[in-house]
Amino acid sequence: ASSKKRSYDIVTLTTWLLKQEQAGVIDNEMTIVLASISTACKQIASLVQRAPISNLTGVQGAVNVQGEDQKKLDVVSNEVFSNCLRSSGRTGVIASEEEDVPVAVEENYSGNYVVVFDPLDGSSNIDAAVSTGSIFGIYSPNDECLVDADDDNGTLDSVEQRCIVNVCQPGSNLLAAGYCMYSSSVIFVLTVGTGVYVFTLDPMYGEFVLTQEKVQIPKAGKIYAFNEGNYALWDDKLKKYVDSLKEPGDSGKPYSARYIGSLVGDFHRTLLYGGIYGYPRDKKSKNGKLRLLYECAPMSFIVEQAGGKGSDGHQRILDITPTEIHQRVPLYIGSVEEVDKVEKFLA
Ligand code: AHM
Ligand code: MG
Repeated sequence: ASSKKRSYDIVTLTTWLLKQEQAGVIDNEMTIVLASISTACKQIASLVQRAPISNLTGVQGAVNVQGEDQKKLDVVSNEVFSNCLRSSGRTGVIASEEEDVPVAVEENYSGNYVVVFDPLDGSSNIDAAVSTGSIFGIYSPNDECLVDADDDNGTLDSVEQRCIVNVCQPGSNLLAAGYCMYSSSVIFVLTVGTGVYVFTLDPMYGEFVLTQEKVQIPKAGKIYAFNEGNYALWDDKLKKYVDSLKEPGDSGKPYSARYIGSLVGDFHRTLLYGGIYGYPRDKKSKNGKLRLLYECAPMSFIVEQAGGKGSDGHQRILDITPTEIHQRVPLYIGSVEEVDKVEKFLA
């Protein structure tokens, strides 16, 4: 059957997933997991939109395992995401940026997918109604993983240890990854390894509708997104790179700076317009800020599926096997030529 889209066709995420299943691209269990993730995202979208009305702005009062203040919406979104995945009955292990350790769930089905997620990334923007997003990645269970998951005291119980081992896989093992951006539109971006598909929530019907398929990131793009407030803490090589972007060059026009401080928003713009997003290591944060499992690996899988590149400045993000679940890595992601350029400066 032809997959060509005609002008009158409306493809929802649900029908798209079922077609992928029919074509053998994903299995039935993956369809269910992805459908449950999209439900979680719709719920979070509604919570984010109504936050100031339902008194969900502000901090929760707790600090997460990584020493960050949790916002009320961080906590609620984490619950929504976990509950949707649990109810799917098709996830074996879930790991969240907001939880200390990965948790085992249902074991009754053959799928038992491993899902990693950041339920509400960029939540420091939330009280000002600026873009935020949810990020996720899906792996197969991997008990042969060679990572030594034992802690120093050897006190990890076997279930917990098995969960950590399952989660500590390199991004190159990802079967699916995506994000949902809560912005002027609610945008769900997904790859199951056959290109990048963009769905837009139609608030009239509560359905995600396919709005872009096989997205390709421009090979180059003159927009850079770095938190330059950290400039003084950066390595000299990186300073030289960013300085070079400000030189007008032959075209007479330097690069434009754009930085939301919300990875999903900054990444989505980079995907569509081209350019580069970077979160470097610096004197204070030796490995940068972003998490390999929940942020860098899923985004790198998506960018590669769109013909772009994700790097830690020296190597491909997807080749890095995590040794800790909350591990951080520097991230340079976007158009191939722009990421190549920063790698040259850092070499
Ligand atoms: P979070 O997971 O605690 O929300 O932090 C991740 C966010 C990213 O969305 C964003 O790109 C980055 O932190 C911004 O950090 P900074 O404020 O240091 O520029
Ligand atoms: Mg985050």
